[in-house]
Amino acid sequence: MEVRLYTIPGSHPGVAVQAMMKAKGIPFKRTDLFPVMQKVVVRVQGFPKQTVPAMKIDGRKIQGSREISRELDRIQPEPPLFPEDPEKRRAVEEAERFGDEELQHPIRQMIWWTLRKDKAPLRSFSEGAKLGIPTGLAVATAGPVLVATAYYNKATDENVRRGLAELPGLLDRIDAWIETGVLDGEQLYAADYQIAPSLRLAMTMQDLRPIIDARPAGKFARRVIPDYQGDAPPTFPPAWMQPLRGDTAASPA
Ligand SMILES: N[C@@H](CCC(=O)N[C@@H](CS)C(=O)NCC(=O)O)C(=O)O
Repeated sequence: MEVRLYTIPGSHPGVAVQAMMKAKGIPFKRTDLFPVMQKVVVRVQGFPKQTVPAMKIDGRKIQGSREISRELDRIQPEPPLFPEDPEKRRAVEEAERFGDEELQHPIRQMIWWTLRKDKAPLRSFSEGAKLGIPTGLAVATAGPVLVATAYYNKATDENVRRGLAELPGLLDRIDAWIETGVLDGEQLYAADYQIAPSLRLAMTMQDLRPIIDARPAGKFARRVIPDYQGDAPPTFPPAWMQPLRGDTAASPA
């Protein structure tokens, strides 16, 4: 069986599917793509959408982290990514959906907003990537790519500030799933692999790392994804951080 993953270095859903394949012992090859360029490359490769992760399994195309988790279970059932018990499966599927639809994107907007402000940390996200050009050159010429990526992800001040204000609520939901055993159980499932990489990406931002590390979500994320490349110094204005520090009465900057 030949498996090839198309991803962007540091992509959180890309890290999710790599962790799932590692858990199942599925060998795969990886094509690392530049942000923006990935839109073109995956379409040229014949995928229906322009997002990564995208995967070819013996030439068959599967795109999207949730589609991929189901396909991986089909081709290699052990260890399973979903519980057998229907009720437990529903709970894992709901947490996985939350990770994909509600958690991934605000974190994506935060990191692109951060890198758009200062591209220097981009190098730490790209170490070891096979982009076809030296990492230093990729980082030095990344300015327009970062502008475009922040633009198409709508990583605006308004959206990022809102995302930061809403993050405590998202973390509460994750902590509650950990408490009830939907996440962070003895056996890791698709929802664990979906949610932990988003937390780990958030934890590359020094502004957010101590806040997440102080919660069950942080311990869980480090268990599921022990290593996640990237380190971004504090960038968010203090007023944007106030909701995360429990000060909801903050006045707008
Ligand atoms: N939520 C989907 C989509 C992932 C996604 O949006 N990936 C980003 C990179 S992390 C992307 O390819 N964006 C390009 C675009 O939206 O056109 C998944 O988990 O597969």
